Amino acid sequence: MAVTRTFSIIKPDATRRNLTGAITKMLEDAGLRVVASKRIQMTKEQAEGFYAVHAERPFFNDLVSFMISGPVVVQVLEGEDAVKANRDVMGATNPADAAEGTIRKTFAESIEANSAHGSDSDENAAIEIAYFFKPEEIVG
Ligand code: YYY
Ligand code: MG
Repeated sequence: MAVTRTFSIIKPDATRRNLTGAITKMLEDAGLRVVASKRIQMTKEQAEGFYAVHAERPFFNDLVSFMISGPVVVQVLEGEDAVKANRDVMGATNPADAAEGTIRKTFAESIEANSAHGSDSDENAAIEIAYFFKPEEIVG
């Protein structure tokens, strides 16, 4: 294993409930380090581009509307096998299926309003990081 990076979003349902710190603490406690972070209001075009892989799925329009319904916090996380470490602490997509102690089990409101995003591969992590951050915004 090696130290790698992944991309995380603290979603609008979580920022609305002032959970940025609580979720970041869970990420840090899972061995991840925040090496870049910013709070943004995503545009519709940004959200559509970010989730383009899901464009044909029935939930796509609702997902985009949800992701622009309030501010999000986008982060770059660094640690041992960061993609897996992040997805393990995030938990299953549907909070009903998420393990105890995970971010989604603890905080998610529904499968849509599920509090956190995490990249699913090193390749997608690199693409997603570059979608939101300039290299000089990341300080390891
Ligand atoms: O990677 P992850 O976020 O766990 O799930 P994806 O299958 O990539 O779906 C992205 C996003 O879409 C999910 O976090 C919530 C939403 N979504 C939904 O609203 N309804 C579904 N049936 C599946 C996914
Ligand atoms: Mg995904």
